[in-house]
Amino acid sequence: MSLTNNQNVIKWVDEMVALCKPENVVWIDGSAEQLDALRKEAISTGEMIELNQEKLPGCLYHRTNPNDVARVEDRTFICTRKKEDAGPTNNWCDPQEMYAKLSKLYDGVMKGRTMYVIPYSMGPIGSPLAKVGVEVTDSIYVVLNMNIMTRMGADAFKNLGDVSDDFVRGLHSKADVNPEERYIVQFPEDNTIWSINSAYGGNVLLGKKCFALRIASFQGKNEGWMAEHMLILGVKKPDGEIKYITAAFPSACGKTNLAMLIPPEGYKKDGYEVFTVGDDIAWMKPGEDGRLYAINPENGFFGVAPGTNEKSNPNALHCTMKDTIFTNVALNNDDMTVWWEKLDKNPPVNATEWKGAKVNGVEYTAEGNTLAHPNSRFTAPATNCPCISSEFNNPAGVPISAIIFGGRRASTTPLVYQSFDWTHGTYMGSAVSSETTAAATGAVGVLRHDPMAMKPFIGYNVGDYWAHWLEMGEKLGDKAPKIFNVNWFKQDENGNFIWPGFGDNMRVLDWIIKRCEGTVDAVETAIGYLPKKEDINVEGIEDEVTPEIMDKLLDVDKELWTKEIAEMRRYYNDDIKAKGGNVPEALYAELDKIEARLNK
Ligand code: GTP
Ligand code: SPV
Ligand code: MN
Repeated sequence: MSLTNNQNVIKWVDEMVALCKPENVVWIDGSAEQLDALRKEAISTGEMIELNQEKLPGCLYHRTNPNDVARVEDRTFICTRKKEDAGPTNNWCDPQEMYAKLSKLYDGVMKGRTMYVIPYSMGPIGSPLAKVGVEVTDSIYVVLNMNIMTRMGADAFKNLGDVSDDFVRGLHSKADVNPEERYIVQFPEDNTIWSINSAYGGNVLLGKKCFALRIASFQGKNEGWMAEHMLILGVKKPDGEIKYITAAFPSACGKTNLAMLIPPEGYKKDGYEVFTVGDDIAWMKPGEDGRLYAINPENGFFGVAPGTNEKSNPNALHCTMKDTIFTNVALNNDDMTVWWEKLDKNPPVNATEWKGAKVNGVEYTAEGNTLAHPNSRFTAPATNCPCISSEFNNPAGVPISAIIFGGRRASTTPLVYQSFDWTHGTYMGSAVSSETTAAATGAVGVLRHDPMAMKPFIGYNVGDYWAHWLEMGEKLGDKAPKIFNVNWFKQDENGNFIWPGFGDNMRVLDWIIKRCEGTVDAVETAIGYLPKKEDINVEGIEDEVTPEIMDKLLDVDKELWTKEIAEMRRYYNDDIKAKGGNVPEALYAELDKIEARLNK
């Protein structure tokens, strides 16, 4: 029985049923009984493995096919009627052609299977910034993950009402997880997503990257708001005021970690505290007071497991202690708990590695293998987070004071610098480059352009996306957030990170907040405002961050930056403009200005 009288929903689900021909159709109301039955079913078929319910209550374990462990950018498409509307950063195909091609793959794909119809809200139900989606899928893993990552169930339909057509239609089938026929396809003009032959994270939890970034960025351009690959955090200062900051880093470059930061002792003593609003996606819109407000459209964290430990991110670790789904980490068969690289120094001896082989973890890892896949993940409810913001469910969102861009750069980019203004900040965002990570298939560690950390997620022409950023800046005027760039990943000659990172990133947030308040000076350089060396507080880390290291962290090397600017001009010209992206004149002008300042 359907959970809604909305004929647009019913008609679309009927069409999907006619196409996929499932044995049964189950509407997900989100009730505890229904979810419990699904968990039991998944455990009985082996799709999910129950973990130690004393140590990890409510936690489940899942392994995906080894060919299906990350986003697949080469198989991800934006299908707009006109090719130029998808632009040079996306794969494109004509929508009719793509619908026809994929319809053949979906035809009868759910024979003998159950189709689950998942209503969900991205954003707090009732928020003017929230949007409704419906995902149909043949995967219980997807249902259980969507339950954590979104506000899932009958209430989402209440919010949609009986007549609205404003919902995103998501069709997912794991099919037979064939990588040759894997497609992740967005049809932004139809509010539609079709995903097939994957059962992994960002490819199949359609509310996340497919909707909340690719489709939503397109909606945001048309409706006057922004969908960004950004964490949202609040910093409570000693005077009690909370300043909200968003930060865009590419996948697996530190958003979850920064969002859950625990300040160093000295800061804690002074009364600083950090609260998490979101760790991956921000939807932002000007509020009635003219400032930019952000909500986190998600309801949980799909976080990178490796590297998460009691020291690097105790808050994230705490999130995973109950009601969490672990994907592609290692199993400790002695007590049915989980393990991943850098969790601690004791890999389980009686282990199952992420592909499913029983191994002696100590011997296995000695050969350079990993027990957990580098992109193994936990799916944890936001309510588990010890530092979740009291504003997490605020339908109005939180007012943003600063926007930060960043990436993995071994050299060139200093620890932190500030843009001269919004337009220069937009240039800085367009110039984000970062070394690739295991979050997407393909080579790891290759420097690539990743504008605004949105390269894989902009659902339309990147040139129009930059123009939208500039328009938003005009609309916000002097109430616009200040824009900064950070780099936690600068290396020495031996490839070691020279900044301690993690909790110590508070020291950089401190400078950023003081810049927003106008209480600290800066050095004006060719690339932007840099901190005076003495203004980054190194109390307690003087041994690690010596004055010489600080010099390196804040260095603006003329030669490297001359190269950087030349590369940006090549990128704008050859990769964007020559391939159908309209680089706004204002961004070229910023490039000219930086070049002139460098040559002065
Ligand atoms: P997605 O979920 O893929 O969008 O990733 P993310 O941006 O949330 O990245 P996350 O916080 O999960 O960090 C990814 C990896 O970067 C982990 O292995 C972290 O340990 C590492 N990392 C995070 N912050 C820092 C830092 O400040 N310094 C260093 N050196 N590594 C960091
Ligand atoms: C990312 O890759 O940026 C993620 C994980 O946050 S996924 O949901 O797979 O996209
Ligand atoms: Mn992400």
